[in-house]
Amino acid sequence: MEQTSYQLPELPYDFNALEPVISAEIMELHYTKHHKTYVTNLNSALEKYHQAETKNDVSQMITLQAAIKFNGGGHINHSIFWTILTPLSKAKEKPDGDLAKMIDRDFGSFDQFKEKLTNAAVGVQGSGWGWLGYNKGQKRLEIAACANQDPLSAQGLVPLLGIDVWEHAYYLQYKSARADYVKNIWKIFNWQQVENRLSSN
Ligand code: MN3
Repeated sequence: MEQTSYQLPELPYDFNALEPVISAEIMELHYTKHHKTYVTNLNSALEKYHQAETKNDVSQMITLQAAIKFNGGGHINHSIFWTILTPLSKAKEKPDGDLAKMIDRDFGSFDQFKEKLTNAAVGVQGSGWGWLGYNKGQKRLEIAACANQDPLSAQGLVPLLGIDVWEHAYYLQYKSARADYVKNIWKIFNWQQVENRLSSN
């Protein structure tokens, strides 16, 4: 049986569209090298997993789980990340509608939410992500940090908005100033997409 393989999704804008917040050089490398490698390695790990399954080789299946988690998480996270960013000229400063109301209810205010997510993202030790997630059971918004490429779903939350704080996401432009990168990325969030992700859950 032919396996379905994952594909690099289309980038919804040009590599230079997020300048000056994120340089074209970073975007091109991030998308065509990093994200593409997660997709390639995910497909390879899944193919090996499929073979191990056919042979009932459970120890091999367990060995492959780390690669599936890392590369599958990388693919999931970046596929979301591209869509929740938008060129500066189109970006709104804040969300409105139901998302804005939930942010006020669950964090007190937009500014308190912004501070909490900023701190979570800047505070990730090593590589990882800061997220705004939706807790479906409690119908609440939550802030979370994830190490490496661990997907937010592993914490029981629906991912709404993620900030990639791997060095590959900012180092060429911001050097070691992760806090400056995180401060600037708030200018280019696509709040309509975040709201769509919330309303579809
Ligand atoms: Mn990345």
